[in-house]
Order: sequence, then C-alpha cells, then structure tokens
Amino acid sequence: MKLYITTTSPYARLARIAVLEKGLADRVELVEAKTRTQASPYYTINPSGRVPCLVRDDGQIMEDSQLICAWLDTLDGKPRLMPEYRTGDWIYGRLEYHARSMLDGIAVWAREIRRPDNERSPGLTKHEIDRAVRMADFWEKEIGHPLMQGPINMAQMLLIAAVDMALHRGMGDLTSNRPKLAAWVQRVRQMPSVKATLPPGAS
Ligand SMILES: N[C@@H](CCC(=O)N[C@@H](CS)C(=O)NCC(=O)O)C(=O)O
Repeated sequence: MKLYITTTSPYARLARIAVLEKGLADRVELVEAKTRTQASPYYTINPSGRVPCLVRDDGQIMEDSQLICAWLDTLDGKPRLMPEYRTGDWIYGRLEYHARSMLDGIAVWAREIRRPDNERSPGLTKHEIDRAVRMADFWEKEIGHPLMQGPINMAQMLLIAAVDMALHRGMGDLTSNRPKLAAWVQRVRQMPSVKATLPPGAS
C-alpha cells in the first residue's frame, strides 16, 4: 500500500501514527505528495489534492485521516484505535470530536498565517487562537478521563496532533499554565509512534 503524506500535515501524521501503532510499517510505503501546487501529479492520484491518501493494494484510494485510520485499524481484526462511540453517554465519541474540533481550528489558523500579509485576516486568526485557548482549558479539565489516559486512541492522536501543531507553527504552547494537560502531553510525546511522526526540525 502507499500512503501519500506531507511530513508537516497533522492529518497525515494521524495516519502515520496509525500505521506504526498497528505494526504496518512494512506494508505501507510513505510517499511525499506535492500539495497546493498547480497541476501537481498528485492530483491524478487523489483529485482533492489533500493528504493523507491511502492507495490500497487493490488500487482503491481512500482519503481522510479518519477513514484511513479506521480502515488500517481493522486489518488485523483487532480494532482498538476507535472505541465504540455509543457506549455510556457516547463519551468516547464526544472526546474524539472535541479533539478533532480543536485540531481543525488550529489547521485553519495555520493556513491563514501562511497567506501573504495583505491577504491575512486578523479577525479570523484571533478567532482561531481564542478557540484553541478555550479548547485547551476544556482539556485541562477533561484530560483525566480514563479514555484519555489509557492506550492510545484516535481522540488522543487528534489531541497530540493539535497541541503539537500549535507549538510547531508558532501559535504557542497550549500546555502553559495547564499542568494536567502538560503532564499528559509530556507522556504521550514519549510514545514511539508519536515521536517518529514529528514534523522535520521539531523535537
Ligand atoms: N479532513 C481531512 C483534512 C486533510 C487536510 O486538510 N490536509 C491538508 C494538509 S494538513 C492538505 O492536504 N491540504 C492541501 C490542500 O488543501 O490542497 C483529514 O482528516 O484527512
């Protein structure tokens, strides 16, 4: 299989973490895609031009981190990255979507600050920074949940991708003055799959 990525994309990072967590590194070749480039050859593989995108051995393509992670998770018949959404008060699903919402906001911010100065919206960047701060406060309260402290799952993968993206792209350290979130981040950053998928130059 081929997994199209960029090394800086947090969404591609989720798929790369899934590959490592599921012991699939020898079955999945990582290929760097040229995104955001007019007439990129990558568009003939994935017409949306987004990463991640998985080209399966049967030639079918799958895009979107959620779908790719879910599919990779089932290959060994022992899915574990996405606990059942509906158990209890749908608690796992709620946690996962809070984490996704945080990452999506930080990704919008990162896209905005990459634009030339005269095209950038200060209102939008502030809106996304404020959202990230509120979400970090939320996680400071909720990070003790057993689903966030137990074996790695998609909610945890999304949260570490979000916090790291904010740090590496210059939004700031969202764990500052949030000791519970800071301790969680420090622990998760030690996981081999998380360490191995850091963007270039980050530590
Ligand atoms: N919902 C998608 C988001 C993927 C996404 O936005 N990827 C960005 C990189 S972080 C991308 O490929 N952008 C290229 C483009 O917009 O042309 C997922 O979860 O995979």
